[in-house]
Order: sequence, then structure tokens, then C-alpha cells
Amino acid sequence: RMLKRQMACRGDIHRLNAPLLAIYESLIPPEEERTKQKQLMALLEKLVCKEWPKAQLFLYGSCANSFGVSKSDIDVCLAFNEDISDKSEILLKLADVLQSDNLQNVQALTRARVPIVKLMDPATGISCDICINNVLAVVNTKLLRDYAKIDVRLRQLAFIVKHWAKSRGVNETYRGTLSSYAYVLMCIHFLQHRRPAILPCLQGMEKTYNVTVDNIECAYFDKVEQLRNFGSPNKETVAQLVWGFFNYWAYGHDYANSVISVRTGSIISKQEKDWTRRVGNDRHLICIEDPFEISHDLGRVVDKFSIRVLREEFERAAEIIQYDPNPCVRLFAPYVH
Ligand code: 3AT
Ligand code: MG
Repeated sequence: RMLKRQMACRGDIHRLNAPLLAIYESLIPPEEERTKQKQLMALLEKLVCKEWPKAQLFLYGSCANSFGVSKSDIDVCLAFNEDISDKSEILLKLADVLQSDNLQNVQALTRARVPIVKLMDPATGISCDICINNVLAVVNTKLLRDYAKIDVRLRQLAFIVKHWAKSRGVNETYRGTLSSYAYVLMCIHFLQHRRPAILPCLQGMEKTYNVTVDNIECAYFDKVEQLRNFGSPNKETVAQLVWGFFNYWAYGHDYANSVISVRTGSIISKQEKDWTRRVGNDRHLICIEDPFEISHDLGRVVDKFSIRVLREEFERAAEIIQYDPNPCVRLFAPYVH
């Protein structure tokens, strides 16, 4: 099945550029959403500080990694300077603290895979999930944001891929498809591999940022202002990149043997990671290495049913972009598997 038909790009691919860029533009959150997020963060900080003066609140996920589309929920991490053995207790207390103000639908979900407090702020209309001590997510948020500053084509490609994944119903980890975080890593990896490269491998460069979180050293080159022109020798347009991305995941990727690794800026073998057989629920049918938690395969949610759905969707997208005279309509057509 691999390398079934790696296609040559259609000759009129440039015609797709304007419509794809228009979609990208339409997804960018307006500035007033930022203001509202800050307003809500300030309120949360005020309430949390009364109870835990030393704790800190961080935004993470798409509202902070620059891959958030308009009207996203916000992800917040409440960080204590110590290990918390009983997160449930803290979350119940937190729900209590927040309840007392004019926030709505405050609920502690203590038994979720990642336990959180969920709430809605009627003043801004923003929904928010608060987790405890998930500092690794705050750090991987910074890594993604730093990559996005290097070349605007990453943000363009990732917005389009995320929009496609949400429209096609393949952005649902609880149903065995991939997280937004995984899709962004796939985009970064893809751009590291263009020739000339559009993105560097920040973790392979001089380490100007270095933190240790949960015993994991997170270090990389974060002076990305110095890399503003990194991708400019490559003149590919977003249309060519979207075409290339789907073509790669439809026909180019070696699902049987390969792991994509943003950390090394290369493809590594499943053998090398010992990801060759199923262990517990980790099946390793599509392998995406987390840049910091390197034993963590972001494809582990994918099972033998959802891998088929995913690969069929990649092939469908590749084919539409190749042959459809007006691809944007069918590419993003809503679908529930
Ligand atoms: P949406 O726009 O909300 O779809 P997002 O980037 O906020 O995209 P998620 O809500 O899925 O993505 O996840 C929030 C953040 O949590 C993103 C990333 O910093 C972290 N994260 C998500 N999944 C993982 C994972 N499996 N391993 C490590 N960090 C993760
Ligand atoms: Mg999110």
C-alpha cells in the first residue's frame, strides 16, 4: 500500500493558493478575543491567588501556541511549586473557589484522563479547562509558538490541516483519531523536511532555553527572531505545501517502519524506539514522537479501525487536491465517521 501512487503535483496548483489563504485568514482570531481571554485570566488569577498565593496560572494549548482558531476554548494550567499527590482534592477546592464568583457551569471532572475544572465565563462567553501542574504542556506550547514565529507558512498549513481534521471528524482522540497537537507536530515535521528546509530543528541547535520538568530536560534554541529568514530560500506556496502534506500522509509515509520526530528533525525507525509491537493499548499504527516526552507516541490513541479512517481521509484529501477543479468545497465538507 505504501508508495502506492506518489503523484506529481497538478500543474495549476497555484490557483488553489488564494482560496486556501482566504480560509486561513477567516480562521484567525480577531484581536478582541485576545483581550477577552486576558480579562478572564485576570479574573481567575484574582480568585486563585486568594486561596493559593504562591500558585501560578499559565495559558497553554491553542490559545497560547498561535495555532488557535477563532472561538476556541482556552486551556489553563494551575501550577504549584510542589508535587500534588491528590489532584482531586485541589480541583474540588478550585471549583469551590471559582463557584463563589459570577462564573457559570463550574464543574470538577476529577475522574477524567486529565482531571480538570471546566467553566464558562458569561462576561466574555469563553469556556475554559483548568488542569493542575501540567507544566510539560506549557513548555510544549512554547515550542510550538516558537516554531510558528520562524515562517508564516507553518501557521497557514496547520490552520488548514486542523480545519480539515475538524471538518472531517478526524480530530477526536476519544474516538481514536489525532489531537490538534499531533497535527501541528506533523506539520512542523513536514516543513523540516522540505528541500530547502522551511523550518530548522530547534532541539538540535544551541540550547538557549532549558528547563527540567517532571525529570525531563526540555532544551532548545529559542532565539527564533534570529531565524526569521530561515525558510526564505524555499519559495513553495501554501497550496503546494498542503498538496505535499496530504500526499505524504496518503502515499509517502512508511506506516510500518517510521516514526516522525520533530526532536531530531528526522524520521526514526520503530525498531529503534521499540515501538514495533502492541504494548497495552499502545498499538503504534501511526507514530508521532512527543518532542519532550520521547517515550510518548501521540499516535497511541489510534486503533486498527481508526487508522483506516485516517488513511482513507488522507488519501481522499490528496485526491481532491490533485483532481478537483475547485477543491476547497469537498476538502472541508463536514463528515461524521
Ligand atoms: P484545539 O484548537 O483546542 O483543538 P489545542 O492545541 O488546544 O487545539 P488540545 O486542546 O488537544 O490542543 O490540547 C491542549 C494542549 O495540551 C496542547 C498541548 O500543549 C497539550 N497536549 C495535548 N495533547 C498532548 C499530549 N498527548 N501530550 C502532551 N501534550 C499534549
Ligand atoms: Mg485546546
